[in-house]
Amino acid sequence: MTAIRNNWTKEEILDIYNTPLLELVFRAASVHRAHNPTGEVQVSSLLSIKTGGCPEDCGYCPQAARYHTGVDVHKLLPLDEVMQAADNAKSGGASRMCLGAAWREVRDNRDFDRVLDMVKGITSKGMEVCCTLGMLTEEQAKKLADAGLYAYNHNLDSSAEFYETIITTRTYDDRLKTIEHVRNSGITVCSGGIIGMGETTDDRIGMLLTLANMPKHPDSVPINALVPVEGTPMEDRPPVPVWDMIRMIAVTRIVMPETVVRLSAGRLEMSMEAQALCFMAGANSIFAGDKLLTTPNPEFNQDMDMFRILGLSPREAFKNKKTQPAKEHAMEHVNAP
Ligand code: SAM
Ligand code: DTB
Ligand code: SF4
Repeated sequence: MTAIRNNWTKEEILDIYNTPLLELVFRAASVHRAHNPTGEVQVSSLLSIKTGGCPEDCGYCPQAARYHTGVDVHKLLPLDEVMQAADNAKSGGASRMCLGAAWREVRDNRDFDRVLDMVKGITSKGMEVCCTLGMLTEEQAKKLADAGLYAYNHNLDSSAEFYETIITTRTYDDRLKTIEHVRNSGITVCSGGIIGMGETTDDRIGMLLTLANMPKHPDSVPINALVPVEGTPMEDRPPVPVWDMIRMIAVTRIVMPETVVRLSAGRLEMSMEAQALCFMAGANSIFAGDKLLTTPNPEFNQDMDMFRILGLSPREAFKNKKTQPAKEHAMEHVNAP
């Protein structure tokens, strides 16, 4: 078994990245098998609880108010609608529900209270809940932890250098600070990025270096292929070669052996064979369901067919935690049915 390291150098990661592809996949598969149960894939369901109208200028994002992308803008969903979506996701086999909001940051208001109720309610159904709500203070992270939140997603997206060329309304340091607040509150960290935005190999390595050298590796690392959306500054970006996705996943697996590596956005453009190579290279999570936040994703049944063909099975909830949060405790605080 390879050691878990937090002292990687840029040169080491670059060397791994430049390994001939099949050699790289073999190495990543070996690390994966030594550290994780094989054939097990964590299935997350994604729900946009507040869509569009975001004040930020993230160059890839269809939800930024300043780009005209035609997304169906809506305010925070009611609690019962979110509970219904969680029931549907659970009966489809998802062990994690990820709630996304097009917010720059969380504000201490009624909307946040409603999100806390969503977290309590879904946790009490025996599902892991992940939120991605933008920047958080340490106090807000603690409130989410008290509500039972399992994970918080906050992506670094790319290297610090490339980040400032795609987003000007916040800094890389802001991102790192929120991640630290999440880690300090005891919520597991989910942080990864996007490839295909025009970044260099060095930028990809820079992002992996930052993630792999954190005091503790993120519990999960989503690797997204850019979904180019009309109206965003990245609408004309050429598709990411699948080989780059496979390579990126393999390197992520090798430098963070026990992290859950999520093959995230971009699967609609990938064949089953390409996805199989990603699983071989250590990907052990996907977003399932026919919609990501605003863009399409493969049909649920199509993914279940893929699982059957490849001999994969969905991972049960709370497998990495000793105990599941007490249902009664989580339910005590839910104010709605
Ligand atoms: N507003 C919050 C934030 O930015 O942290 C949460 C929602 S935001 C949509 C979550 C993540 O989705 C982003 O950090 C980015 O990595 C990813 N994302 C957004 N648009 C994307 C696109 N077109 N293709 C791939 N990933 C995308
Ligand atoms: C992540 O890394 N990818 C998901 C999730 N975290 C929130 C989001 C992908 C969004 C793709 C574009 C869209 O559907 O709007
Ligand atoms: Fe807003 Fe998040 Fe999209 Fe950036 S990525 S525009 S912060 S929703």
